[in-house]
Amino acid sequence: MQRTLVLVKPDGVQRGLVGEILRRLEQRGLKLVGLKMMQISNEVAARHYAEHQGKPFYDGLLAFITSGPVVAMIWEGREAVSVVRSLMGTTDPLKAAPGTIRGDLALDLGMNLIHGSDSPARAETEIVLFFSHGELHDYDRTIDRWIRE
Ligand code: DAT
Ligand code: MG
Repeated sequence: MQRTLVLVKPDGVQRGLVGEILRRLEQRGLKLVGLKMMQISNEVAARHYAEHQGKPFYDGLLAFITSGPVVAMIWEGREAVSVVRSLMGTTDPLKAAPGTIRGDLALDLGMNLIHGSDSPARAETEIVLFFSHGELHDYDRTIDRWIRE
């Protein structure tokens, strides 16, 4: 079963949208296997956004993601990575489709509420960066037989 990292970014925490975002992922049928509130350090932020180093928005991005607490979650399910990406909407909320988290709840590229891993390989790296083994939960959900054939 695939797993993916989701962050409710500092803007989502400040705007009181943690529950709304969690609800959307949970109601889709994805399974929550890790959850915590944390302040991202500069070191973790730099590793997490290493692919953007050198871009004009990099310094602002690091300042933003470390500016306040985030809620980090690990979600599990079939094709969890792409399912979460589609629920999020495109990076720029102005272009994100209505019905998506960014398309419904955000307006600004820098304040786009949510991070989700963009590939299964990246998900594995990001999960290890944010969660220790003991923080991930293996459990059965009885409702899964009504979600998966
Ligand atoms: P995503 O968060 O959809 O995976 P990304 O990995 O390309 O998008 O970029 C990471 C974050 O950086 C993104 O959520 C918002 C910010 N960002 C991306 N492109 C930007 C740009 N051109 N100007 C300002 N911020 C940008
Ligand atoms: Mg990305």
